[in-house]
Amino acid sequence: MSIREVATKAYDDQKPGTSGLRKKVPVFQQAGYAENFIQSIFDSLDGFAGTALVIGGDGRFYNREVIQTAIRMAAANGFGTIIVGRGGIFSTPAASHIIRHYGAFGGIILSASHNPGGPNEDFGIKYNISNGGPAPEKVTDAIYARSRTIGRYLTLDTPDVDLDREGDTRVGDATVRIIDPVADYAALMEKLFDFSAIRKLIDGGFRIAFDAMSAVTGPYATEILEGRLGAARGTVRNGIPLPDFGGHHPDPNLVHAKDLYDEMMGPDAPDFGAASDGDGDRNLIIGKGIFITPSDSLAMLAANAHLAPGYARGLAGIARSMPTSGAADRVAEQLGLPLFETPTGWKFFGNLLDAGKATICGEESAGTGSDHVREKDGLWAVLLWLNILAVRQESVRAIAEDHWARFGRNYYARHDYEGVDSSAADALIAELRGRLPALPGTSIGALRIQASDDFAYLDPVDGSQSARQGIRILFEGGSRIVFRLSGTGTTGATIRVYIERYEAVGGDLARETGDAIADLIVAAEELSGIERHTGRTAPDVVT
Ligand code: VG1
Ligand code: CO
Repeated sequence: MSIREVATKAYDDQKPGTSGLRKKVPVFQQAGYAENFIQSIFDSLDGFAGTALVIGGDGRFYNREVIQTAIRMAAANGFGTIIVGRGGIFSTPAASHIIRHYGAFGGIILSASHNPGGPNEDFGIKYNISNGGPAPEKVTDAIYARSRTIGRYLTLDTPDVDLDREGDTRVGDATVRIIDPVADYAALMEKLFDFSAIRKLIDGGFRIAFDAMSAVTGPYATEILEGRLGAARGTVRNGIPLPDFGGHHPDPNLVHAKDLYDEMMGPDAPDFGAASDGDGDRNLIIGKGIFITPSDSLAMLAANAHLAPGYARGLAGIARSMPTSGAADRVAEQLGLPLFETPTGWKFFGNLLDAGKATICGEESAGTGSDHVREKDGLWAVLLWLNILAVRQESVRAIAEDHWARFGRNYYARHDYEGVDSSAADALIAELRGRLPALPGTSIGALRIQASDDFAYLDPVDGSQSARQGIRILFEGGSRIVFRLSGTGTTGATIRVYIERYEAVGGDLARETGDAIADLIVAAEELSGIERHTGRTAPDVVT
């Protein structure tokens, strides 16, 4: 089979963001666009001849086309085995596990995660390294640099592979292996959690509602929750992955999973509600009548993880992204564990997990995970919650209230201003950055600013540095406002404002969040002038 070298012209906009390259589908459909990025990945890697590459995606529009392209290019570039999920499907955490489980060199994950899908919506390509985690910045920087100068890509003239039939086929000199996307992942979950205890809980009448949001988690949740744990049929809603996610935004938050939220707040609510995002790495946790913020969920999972067999030996440490609330810090403090604060994006947890410094990690954006893979994992969080509920035999609300009574409560919300003019957003951040040195010691109303900075991270494992990761305004007493721009959007800019107030044990732990942080919301506007810069008077999404 002769390898075809195709001349191509470089694009200058292929800089990976927080989690890979994300663009509108028509951008990816330009001549050579996906090919250039995939070839830039291969050109940035060394020593992969004859090794295995994992390829899969979240099933969104354009997934199958790019998988066929990636298979031909991987074979032409010299990979020996190409492992693909049946139907082109792998959830992001499952892809991470498959890379690790089969000792692959790396993986290409096709997803734009929580972003909408369809012919005019979003698509994405991400490269994961051999530990199963997202490529670190030095790799993504190299890919971007290569994409700006690339002049050719390698491919083969071979027919499409039948993605729906499990088994091996030859493409050029490579073996393409189509595997069940769920089985290995489900087996891993059975090792970590006490499935028989969870099954007993469910047999006893415990009711679950899981919204897969017509995205990739459907087959995983159906097999595990309904198949292996005996939950009633229909427990998993929207369980068939659709190319356009049924026209919805597959982001498991109170805005986009509103039906589930309303049901959980209703009179005949199930005991436990959960949802996952487009590619299966995020989770939403709602108890009967109570929403658990992702930051709280991280803290509660960390405090109770020892109740699940996979974590019975305790945790080595906890890691959270900087904008995530300090709730996990309180747990680390009381349990005598190290706490790591990283920039936004799962790629920063990889080194800590590999070095055995952290066992559980989390982000305020509904991402939680552990050292079982190198991605956040939506279903894992759901199963850990279920395992804890099965052991403690208490409601989600009781567990949450007990947690706050023990550790205090971090009232927390994130306000997103989406589709903002990029130059206005840049100006807002630049202005805030300029004011940073003068802020400490000044007050806004009754709030006194103790410190302010632009978060910079020094990786304790490899010494790499990442600057400008978000503006932090820290108030006396532990309250905090963080401003940063999203690195996953595809239209204009998204300004994220993260607002947090800590209430210590003995304080009022039962307030409404909006009420508890009202003065900080006013302060955020005063500090940043969102309205002045963008014309916006209210956020588009509050989570
Ligand atoms: C967002 C979240 C971040 C998460 C990232 C990828 O990034 O804030 O915590 O890691 O999405 O999640 P940003 O740069 O838009 O704030 V996923 O589930 O979209 O891969
Ligand atoms: Co995701």
